[in-house]
Amino acid sequence: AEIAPGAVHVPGWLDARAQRELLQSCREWARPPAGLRTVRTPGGGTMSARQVCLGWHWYPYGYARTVVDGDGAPVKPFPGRLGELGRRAVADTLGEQAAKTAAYDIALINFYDGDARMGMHRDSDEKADAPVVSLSLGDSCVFRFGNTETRTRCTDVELRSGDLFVFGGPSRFAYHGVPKVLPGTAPPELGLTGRLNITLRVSGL
Ligand code: MD3
Ligand code: FE
Repeated sequence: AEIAPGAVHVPGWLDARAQRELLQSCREWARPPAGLRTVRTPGGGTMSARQVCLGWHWYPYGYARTVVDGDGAPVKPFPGRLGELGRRAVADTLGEQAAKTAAYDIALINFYDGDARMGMHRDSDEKADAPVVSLSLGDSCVFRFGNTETRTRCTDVELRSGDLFVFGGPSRFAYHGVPKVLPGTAPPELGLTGRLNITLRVSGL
């Protein structure tokens, strides 16, 4: 379903097997060095969702090749198969033409426990305007989507395990956030408490 121009939601895009395999990989990527970490914001706050980066390390507000605000280790490489997954996601939602130009080189993996949230923000640290691909695993959440100009007049969408969301064109720099995780809603056979979100991005760096 197209939620806004360039913003396409595909419920259940990953089957149960693909979800299990992606979760297993996320668990490996979460191990140190350059593993799961708590992000500290310049204002002295901490983000409640914890994060792992592949390809490039995101810190508020830029990208580096090492964990400049953590253990200092080199960031884990961006796996080629995530690049292929990203292009397939774009081809399925925005078409083959849009997929051709999208050379994904960043994955940001956010882990949410039951109390975690993400405030309304825009993602503008990338120097390219390729679509952002988002994949959800585990517990469902309320995803809030605004527009490029304002955090108001938002649409709420429930994101569930296996869902794909692609944000391209006019939606690439729109406001969005996660006001709520819905504990206990993960598919029981996945074996995940909490929620994982994987975003694939093009750095332009
Ligand atoms: C729209 N993550 O990593 S996914 C983020 O569920 C982020 O972890 C949320 O916001 C999460 O920056 C929301 C959906 C999403 C991700 C990135 C976007 C929507 C986006 C970038 C641009 C526009
Ligand atoms: Fe974001």
